[in-house]
Amino acid sequence: MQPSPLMLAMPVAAILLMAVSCSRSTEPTSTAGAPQAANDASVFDFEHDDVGTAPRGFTTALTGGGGPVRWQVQQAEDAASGTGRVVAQLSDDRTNVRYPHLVLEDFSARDIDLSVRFKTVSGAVDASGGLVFRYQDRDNFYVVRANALEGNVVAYKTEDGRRSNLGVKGQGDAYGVEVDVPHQRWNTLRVIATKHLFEIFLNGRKLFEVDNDTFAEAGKVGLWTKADAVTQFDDLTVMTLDPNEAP
Ligand SMILES: [Ca+2]
Repeated sequence: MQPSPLMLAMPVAAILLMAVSCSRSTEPTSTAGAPQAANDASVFDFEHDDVGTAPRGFTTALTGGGGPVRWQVQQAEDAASGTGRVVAQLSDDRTNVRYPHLVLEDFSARDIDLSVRFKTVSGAVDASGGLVFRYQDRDNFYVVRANALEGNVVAYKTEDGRRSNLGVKGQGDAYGVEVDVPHQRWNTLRVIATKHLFEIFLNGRKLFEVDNDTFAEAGKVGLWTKADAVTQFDDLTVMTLDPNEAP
């Protein structure tokens, strides 16, 4: 009896699975300044960036007032992954209308699947971590953020420098979703933006959707904090969902 193509394929599949398992247990293979490629995603783990400086390939910026932002790579004792380097926003300026952000250069997309691990370290006015997308400039972008003090995840637009709540699809101008955001613990925030629809997740659970068309063009992506929030971030994962140009 001839073996079926399926039977022949199974050992190959098993070998491939073993190879994948082994490769995951090895040290990170990314080279300095280059993101790891995983499927079509780019993962920024900051393992090869210099401690005490802003990570290569990113630009720091500020919406609102207060002193300068301080985004720096740190050696963390309990980093989410890798050998322990993370990027943190370290300024604890308590100015309330103050939104430091860190923007990925040389990237532009309209539709994205964007996620990051974050840990709120300290902050009396605010203790949050956020993801920026369709970023046009420091005064015009979308942001989704999780706040450990308030215990909620909220989506906003910043338009002409003014931040406003985007509400929740099906619930009008609801102020995001109330959810436990464990302080001083690693959490994962994710947003999938497709045209005017945004899906928002915390720690693997979908929380809500947003329907908004203010910024319909491609833009940059990045990280975000507010006021005196000192927050660490790791494993920023960026995947464009933009369709290829039609021939
Ligand atoms: Ca890392």
